[in-house]
Amino acid sequence: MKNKIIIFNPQSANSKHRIPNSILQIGASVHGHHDYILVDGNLEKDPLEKIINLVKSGEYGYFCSSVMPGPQLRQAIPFTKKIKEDFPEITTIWGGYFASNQYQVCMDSGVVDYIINGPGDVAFPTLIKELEKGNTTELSNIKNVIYRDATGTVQKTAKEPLLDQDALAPLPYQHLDKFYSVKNYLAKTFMGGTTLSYHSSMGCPFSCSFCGIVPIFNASWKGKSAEGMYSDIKYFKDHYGIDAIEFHDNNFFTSKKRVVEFSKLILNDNIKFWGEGRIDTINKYSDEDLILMKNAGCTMIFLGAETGNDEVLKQMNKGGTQSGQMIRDFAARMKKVGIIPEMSFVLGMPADTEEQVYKQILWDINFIKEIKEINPDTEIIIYLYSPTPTEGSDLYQQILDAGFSFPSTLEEWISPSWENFDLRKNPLTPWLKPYMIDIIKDFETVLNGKYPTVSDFRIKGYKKSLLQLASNWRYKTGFYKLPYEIKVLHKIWKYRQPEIEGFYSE
Ligand code: B12
Ligand code: SF4
Repeated sequence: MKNKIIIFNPQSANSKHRIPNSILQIGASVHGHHDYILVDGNLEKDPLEKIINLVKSGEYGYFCSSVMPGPQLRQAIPFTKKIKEDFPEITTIWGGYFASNQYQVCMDSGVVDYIINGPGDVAFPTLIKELEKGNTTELSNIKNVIYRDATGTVQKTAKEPLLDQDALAPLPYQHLDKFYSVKNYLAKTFMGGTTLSYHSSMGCPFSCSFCGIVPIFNASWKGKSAEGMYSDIKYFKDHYGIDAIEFHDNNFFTSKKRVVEFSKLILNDNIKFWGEGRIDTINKYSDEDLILMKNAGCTMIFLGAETGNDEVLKQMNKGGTQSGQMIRDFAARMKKVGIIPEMSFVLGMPADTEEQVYKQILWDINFIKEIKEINPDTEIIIYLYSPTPTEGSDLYQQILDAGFSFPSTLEEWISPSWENFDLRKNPLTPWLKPYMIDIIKDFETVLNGKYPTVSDFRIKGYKKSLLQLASNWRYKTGFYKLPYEIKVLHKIWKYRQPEIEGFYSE
């Protein structure tokens, strides 16, 4: 029977690979109902050869790939193209953030047959069921699907409200272990020797105008219960001895009740953890809650500070609830509690004039320095603003008016400049001039010299002192231009940037 399923995770990083939760959750949705194989591009020497051999066996009918923007496109696009060209009878299905947000270019490519738009827990098994019945075009009743109807028109079905996360099928870790040892995914990080990557909630209740998840979740969020999370984590502690967790949720700290309950449960397990949250949300936690979290192992929190300018925060739809003053106060609170705030800033937002764009960049650089003075442990991540198509938002209209447009073919998405766009390193936005990018990058180099990230535990002792010595005068005087001496040291010691590589290190 030609109905087995290949579920593929394209390569996303060069080393220290995380457990591939996206394909694992899709596997869970068909587990026990369909035969499926998980292929992880991060761990295969030649994943295409492996996939082609599977297809040639004649047992497989579906090639399904998770697709995030950025490096995953390098395998997802050519592999899917090759499969479609050589084996046109194989049905190709994409899911994940890139496929959902850029669905038109994917469907226009002619190599992607169906897209799961957002969560696939119900949509994916239901789509497979319909396709198995031979129904390929009357799919309007399945939520979260993008397909071509009988006339060839691309159709996007209604969105499914987020599901009760405790009611989802358990992740098939043992099935994954048949192909790749789960142990190998539990890497060493700055928090511990055996770190689990765990995803405990879907979505986010906010709608920041620059964020790629907004069109997918429309400001909704649902989390697993504290008990549900704890029982999964306990399994990993008992079976694999984990001592740290990276929570991969978009917004782990959304529910204070859940975080407090979870902190109480994990209090005596000696497990450190890291997660992403919002300053305005966590600022509502009491000191007692924060101390409980710290004692329970909360080591660092990734926070979208974005900018200290209240007007720009409003433009990002983050105004009103977050302000520059709140960011300052929060950095001070975290210092008292002993949790490291890891604040990301988005520089290079559009403005009415070139001068305004530049002025705002300089202003934010000084704001970042102020935050470092308040709490020197604050980790700073700098992104260049890369638009995501939240169609209908004022900001989206503003970027279109300024002459920005997305690639119209999949091939273009894998060109080097668009790859850098995905990494938020080169936004290709017409309002950001090269001299502005230079000052942001030079400042970032000087900042990373003066304050090397704690997530890179190779940079310590004399290396750290030398880097700081080389960077001090530039940092103090604001002369950031061409900091080659710092770049050389970074290169020699292979300085890692958490914003690109995630938080695993050697
Ligand atoms: C882990 C992770 C990574 C890992 C790699 C993951 C991997 N697969 O190997 C690393 C650290 C390498 C990474 C890198 C990047 N990431 Co990333 N990453 C995540 C993160 C935190 C978790 C993904 C995850 O496991 N989710 C859990 C699963 C269960 O949820 P899911 O992926 O949404 O899957 C569901 C559906 O999407 C769908 N689905 C997903 N895949 C598939 C496949 C098929 C076949 C089907 C049918 C359905 C389907 O069904 C699933 C179950 O319901 C997400 C944020 C998040 N919370 O999702 C960001 C996220 C996906 N990353 C993002 C980005 C932008 C990046 C980068 C490109 C840029 C950057 N600077 O961060 C870099 C690329 C750099 C690189 N070297 O690749 C963005 C994408 C936003 C957008 N604009 O589209 C996200 C949403 C973070 C954010 N809020 O900005 N990332
Ligand atoms: S709070 Fe974070 S995850 Fe949520 S919409 Fe804003 S940027 Fe995106």
